[in-house]
Amino acid sequence: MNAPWHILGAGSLGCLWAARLQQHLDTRLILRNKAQLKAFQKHASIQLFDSPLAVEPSVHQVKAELASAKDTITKLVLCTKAYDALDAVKSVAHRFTDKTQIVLLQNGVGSQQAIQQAFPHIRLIACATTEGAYLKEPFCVIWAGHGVTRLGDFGEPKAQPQWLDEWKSAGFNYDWTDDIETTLWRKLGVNCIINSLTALHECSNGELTRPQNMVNLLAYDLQDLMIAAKQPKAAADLHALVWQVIEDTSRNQSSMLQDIKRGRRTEMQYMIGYAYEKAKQLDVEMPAVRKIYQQLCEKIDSLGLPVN
Ligand code: NAD
Ligand code: KPL
Repeated sequence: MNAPWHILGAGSLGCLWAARLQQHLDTRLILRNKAQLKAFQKHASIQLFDSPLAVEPSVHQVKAELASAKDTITKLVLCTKAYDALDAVKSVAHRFTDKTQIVLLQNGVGSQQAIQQAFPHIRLIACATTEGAYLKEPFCVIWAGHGVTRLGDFGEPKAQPQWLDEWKSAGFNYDWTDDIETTLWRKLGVNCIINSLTALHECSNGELTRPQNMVNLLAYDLQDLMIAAKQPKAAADLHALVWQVIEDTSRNQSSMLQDIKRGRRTEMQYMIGYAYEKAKQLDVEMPAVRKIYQQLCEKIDSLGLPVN
C-alpha cells in the first residue's frame, strides 16, 4: 500500500492538487484550524471546475485533518503562500520520518532556502508550475489554466522519486529536471519584472508594452545579478524570455496585481524583494530594480498592505 499524500494548505493550488491526487491515491488535506476543519466537514469534499467555462464541477471526497494529527507524513505537498511556508512546515515537523519528502509549490525564491536551512535532512523538491487555479468559494476550485509543473531536487540532485509514477497515473503534466535552481531563477526574473510593473501600473501583462523601456532595464539589471549569483544559465536570453511570457500571458492579471486588488498580502519579498536583497549582499548595482522595488513598497504601504 502506497503511503498517503498529505496536502498542506487548502487554497487554490491545494484544492486543485488534492482533488486530482484523490482520484487515484489516498490523499489527506491538512487544514489551518478547527474552524476550517468544521467548515470542510459539512461536505467533506472538494468541488473542481475543469475550466472557468465548465458548468458542473466534479466532486472529490477527501479526508481532512489538522497539523496536530499524529500519523506520519511521507509525501507532503506544501501549498501555502511563500510567506507562510516555513511556519506551515514547522507545524507538521513532529510527523516527519527519515523517509519524508516535501514538494514545494511556492512561487519566487527564498522560502525554499528557509525550509532547507531549518530541515537539512529532509528531501525537498521545488516546483515552478504554470497551472492556474482560483477558489470560487472555500473548497470549490476553478482550474483556470492547465499547465505544466517543472520540478527537481532543491539541493543535491538525486534519482527521480518513485512517486512520479503516481503523479503520472493522476494525470499530472510534469517535467523532471536535475537543475531546478536555474528554472527558479529564470521564473524569478520573469516575476520580478512582470509582477512588479503590472502591480505598479495596475495593468494586464500584455499592457507592459507601454513601460517597455523599464522592462528592458530591469532585465539588464537582473542579468547582472544572475551572473554575480553564479546563475549564468538563468541569465541567458532573459529579455527574450520575459517578452515571450508577456505575449503568452497578455490577457492575464499577474498574481501580484490580483493580490493587491483583493487587499491581500503579496509575495513581493520572494520576488523583487529577494533580488533587491541579493544584489545588496553581492554588491551588484541595480538602479532599475532599486527604483521599482522602492516604488512598489511605497504603493503597497499606501494601500495598508504589509511590505514584508
Ligand atoms: P492561496 O492563498 O489560495 O492558498 C494558500 C492556503 O494555505 C490558504 O488557504 C491558507 O489558509 C493556507 N495556509 C497558510 N498557512 C497554513 C498553515 N500553517 N496550515 C494550513 N494551511 C495554511 O494560495 P495559492 O494560490 O494556492 O498559491 C500557493 C502558492 O502557489 C503561492 O506561492 C503561489 O504564488 C503559487 N502559485 C499559485 C498559482 C495559482 O494559480 N493559484 C499558480 C502558480 C503558483
Ligand atoms: O507567474 C506569473 C504570476 O502572475 O505570478 C506570471 C508568469 C507573471 C503570469 O501572470
